[in-house]
Amino acid sequence: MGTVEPQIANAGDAQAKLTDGFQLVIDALKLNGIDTIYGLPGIPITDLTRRAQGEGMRVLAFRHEQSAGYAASIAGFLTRKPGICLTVSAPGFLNGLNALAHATVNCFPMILISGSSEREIVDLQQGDYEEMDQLAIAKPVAKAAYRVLHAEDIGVGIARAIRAAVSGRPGGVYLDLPAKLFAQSIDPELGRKTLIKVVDAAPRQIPAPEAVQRAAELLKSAKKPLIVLGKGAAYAQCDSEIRNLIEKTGIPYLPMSMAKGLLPDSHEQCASAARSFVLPGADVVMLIGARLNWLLSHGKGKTWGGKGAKDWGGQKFVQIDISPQEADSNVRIEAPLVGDIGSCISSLLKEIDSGWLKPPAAWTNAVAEKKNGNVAKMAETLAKNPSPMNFHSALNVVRDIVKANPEAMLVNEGANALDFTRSIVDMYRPRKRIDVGTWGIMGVGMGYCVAAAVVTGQPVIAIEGDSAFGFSGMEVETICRYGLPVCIVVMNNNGVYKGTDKDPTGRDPAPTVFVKGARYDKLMEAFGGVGVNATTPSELRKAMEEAIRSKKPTLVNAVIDETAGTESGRITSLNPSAAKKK
Ligand SMILES: Cc1ncc(C[n+]2csc(CCOP(=O)(O)OP(=O)(O)O)c2C)c(N)n1
Ligand SMILES: [Mg+2]
Repeated sequence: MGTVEPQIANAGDAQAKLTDGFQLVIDALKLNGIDTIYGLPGIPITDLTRRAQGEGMRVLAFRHEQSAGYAASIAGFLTRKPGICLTVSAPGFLNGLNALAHATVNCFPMILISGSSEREIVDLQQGDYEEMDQLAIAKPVAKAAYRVLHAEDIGVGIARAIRAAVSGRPGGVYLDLPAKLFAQSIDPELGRKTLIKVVDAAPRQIPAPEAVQRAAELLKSAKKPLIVLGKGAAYAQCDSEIRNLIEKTGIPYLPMSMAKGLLPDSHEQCASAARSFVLPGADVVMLIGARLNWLLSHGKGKTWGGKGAKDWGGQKFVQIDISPQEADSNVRIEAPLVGDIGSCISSLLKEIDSGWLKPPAAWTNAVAEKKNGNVAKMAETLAKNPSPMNFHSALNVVRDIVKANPEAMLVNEGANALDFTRSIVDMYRPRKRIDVGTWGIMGVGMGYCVAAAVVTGQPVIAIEGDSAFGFSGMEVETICRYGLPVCIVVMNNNGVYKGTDKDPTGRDPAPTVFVKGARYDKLMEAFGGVGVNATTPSELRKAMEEAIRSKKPTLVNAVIDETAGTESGRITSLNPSAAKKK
């Protein structure tokens, strides 16, 4: 007996010296400056969440993986570091997959890390706990997808995932970590040597001099130039270069939704209020980090002054984009400028430094005239105080609050609640407006609120349609649990678009209609936050001011006239049945 005990003690010592898969994942993330995980625990990643927290990482646990995923995706957009979403296998993975696809489509760097079941059983389809071939399912919606089977490959797996997420055009990356990997033990010194600190994860990409020259010449030839800023321009974080270019050239510019605030919307060259004048009117358009997708009517058709729905309007395009494949995706691009936006704009600034003439006054005056007319019309509408409150009178309040708190983050989703907020609420700083993005997706709201608060430390204002809010509403508990300074305003018009539809048979509520007079504010009170029911602009103003001052999680149920919205907001034309009705 006496000889056995020391042996056990020695075995224990050796065991204590080993490291494992859990630890290597944490070490690899930390080594690369990743300090936050958005996730939801369960088999096999519960201990990963505990140990990551124990090692000083911020681990934010959500009520649904979709919200954790959206949080990770927008954290990636705001920080240029991959946002990490951590989920369990099959169902948790699938719940996170929507956000992975969203990240890829929106070009946000994100890594979805999911635990998975035993490979041997999954591959023979023998019915394991939460069996699913997750890697195969993730591939079509991810920019890249990897699986790590051995502890000594964790360093490479995480390095590859980081590079794929942030380099070139950013996107969503999937990393599959089977349960068995976490428990694998290896010598800590060996383990440490396998880790990789990624050097220059998103290298600058310098544009070719002849491409810069070509773009500058086309711009110089323009009589009616226009610049369109996309969310790629906001992501690039070269705000002063963009401002220099716009102010030096004197070209009117149009910010896409998440590019609002790159320059203040109150800037004299901002042409947002004259969108339907500048798009068909321009002769040369420079796209900066903006794609000619549906949000810009594919660069053709009536929006651009084309005769028919698919006809070219005659504009010539300069397109600054990091992806060489983007040009010509919809219409001819005369001057593609491929590179990172910062490098492209610096090069362009040098090229146009000498001999640049401001655009003809006939054009800039016409734009200003159109814009001032529309702004005056909007001011009249905003000054009204109808009862019940409508989108305009409520958003007039939000507009003032955002103006008084320009550092606050603005989260926005819905249909009318989205479109009216985008056009009424001016933004004053870069990357403050985060919304439904390329897909016009509902459900990003509360995940975005959590990430925005955590990443920026600033107050967050969320303007939510009542339908939109419902997709992630349970995360108000998450917001209360972490005590985040989030003020949610639910624009409650009793339904999707409007609250007035009827079931023609009289049996059920119409598919677009919710419980009338619902009190979303009570949901916030259930978790210790502040709930306010606001039926007038002054009640709304008071509640929002108090929320910003107190930094307490707050939900204002803003009662909006249920007849005030329009079908699908601004995009009714995309709605087949609505189009037929006309
Ligand atoms: C994931 C997802 N499901 C469904 C839709 C279709 N959709 C577009 S807007 C919207 C909700 C609009 O209602 P609400 O948020 O209340 O905004 P309102 O127009 O009433 O202000 C829905 C369901 C979507 N965009 N995304
Ligand atoms: Mg609604």
